[in-house]
Amino acid sequence: MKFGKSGVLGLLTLLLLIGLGIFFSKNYFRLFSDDPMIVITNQVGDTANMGRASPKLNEQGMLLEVLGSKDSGCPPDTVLNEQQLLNLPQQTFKTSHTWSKEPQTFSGPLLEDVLKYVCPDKKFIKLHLRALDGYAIDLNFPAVQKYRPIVALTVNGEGMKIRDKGHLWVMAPLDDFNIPERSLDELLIWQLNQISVNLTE
Ligand SMILES: Nc1nc2c(c(=O)[nH]1)N[C@H]1C(S)=C(S)[C@@H](COP(=O)(O)O)O[C@H]1N2
Ligand SMILES: [Mo]
Repeated sequence: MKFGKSGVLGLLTLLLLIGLGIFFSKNYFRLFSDDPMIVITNQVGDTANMGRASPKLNEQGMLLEVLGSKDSGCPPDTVLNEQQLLNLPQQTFKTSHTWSKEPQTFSGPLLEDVLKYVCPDKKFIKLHLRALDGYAIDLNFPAVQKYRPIVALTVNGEGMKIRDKGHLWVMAPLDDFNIPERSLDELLIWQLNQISVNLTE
């Protein structure tokens, strides 16, 4: 069989394209396939499995409830106000993200620091984050350490109303990571109001 120069070139191009395809699809799915660090457990509108709304959160300035399971190293029920969140070391970063054309600057404490503050005796591994609209995810602690999400209190220096995805919006310095666009979006909960902390199973 004769195999001309252009045949060889065509074959090489085909191999290159297949290789690239495999490389990109692998990269895309790696985040969630090996070890699902982030799992959506409740879509907006699902009423099953809704966390109980804490009456304490209605009090002035009370923004975030942290529920500790038995032996998690966290008290059963802690309610944090804005000042307590502002008293923790503040992180500020500018990043592009899905919900804005221009990069924006986010400020707030690291989620990890919030957990350390509430649970000095840290033994937790599994987190369950929940928002006012019912959206919820399970999050493994390694994802928190890897992507360094903050509990943002301000965007471009301004506090957020509930209608602007406030009062608390989980945001990560996305531009620091070489990851596919939107691949961490499910971590970026807005209207965050409750964190449940569980000991590893
Ligand atoms: N409070 C809240 N945060 C949320 C969500 C939500 O429905 N409610 N959806 C999450 C998911 S799964 C993704 S992909 C993006 C979706 O944002 P979009 O609905 O604006 O596309 O936000 C994340 N944060
Ligand atoms: Mo999503």
